Amino acid sequence: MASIDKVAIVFTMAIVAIALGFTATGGSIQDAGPTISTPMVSPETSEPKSSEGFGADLAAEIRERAGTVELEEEVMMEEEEVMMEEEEVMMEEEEVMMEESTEPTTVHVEIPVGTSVPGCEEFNSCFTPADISINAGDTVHWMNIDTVAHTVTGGSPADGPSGVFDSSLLMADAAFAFTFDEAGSYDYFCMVHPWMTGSISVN
Ligand SMILES: [Cu+2]
Repeated sequence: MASIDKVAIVFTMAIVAIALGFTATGGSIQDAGPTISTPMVSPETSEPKSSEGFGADLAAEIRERAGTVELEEEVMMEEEEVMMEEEEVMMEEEEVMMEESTEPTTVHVEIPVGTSVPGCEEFNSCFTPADISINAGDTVHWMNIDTVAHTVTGGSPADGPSGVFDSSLLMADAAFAFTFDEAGSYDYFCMVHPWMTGSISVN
């Protein structure tokens, strides 16, 4: 009896378990079935397409982007080449300008403080700079920063004024400019203080 009971209990339990299992699975299939099947069916029919499409779109987009990146790189390379060429042209133009038509420049010379007293000639600093070299067409601009009047006179103390250029009396803080169009060597001096001499070499 005891063994039959046990078998009966086990049997019942098995049936119950199966029944429970069936209801559980069946329930789940029946409950979740429609809800799952609806999203599963439509995604299964549309999702693979869309996922394939999405994948394909993505791949195409990646290829496209890679293509555009390559194109952009090519364009950038070409632009760089053009810029390099433009720079070369500019360099050549600059060289031509340097060689052919050096733009006229102005060279500044100062008449320093204290030059009305001898001594500056020992350092060749009565005009600073005293000896300059310029190109034809350049201008020399003298500024009297001394508190005393001076002159910038072409020529030399020994030979006197050359007549090429003469500032006449340059008062304190006054300036004088002269453009040298012809090549040559031009000595000059101050008529008030004959120790003050300078020279300009025009190329
Ligand atoms: Cu002087």
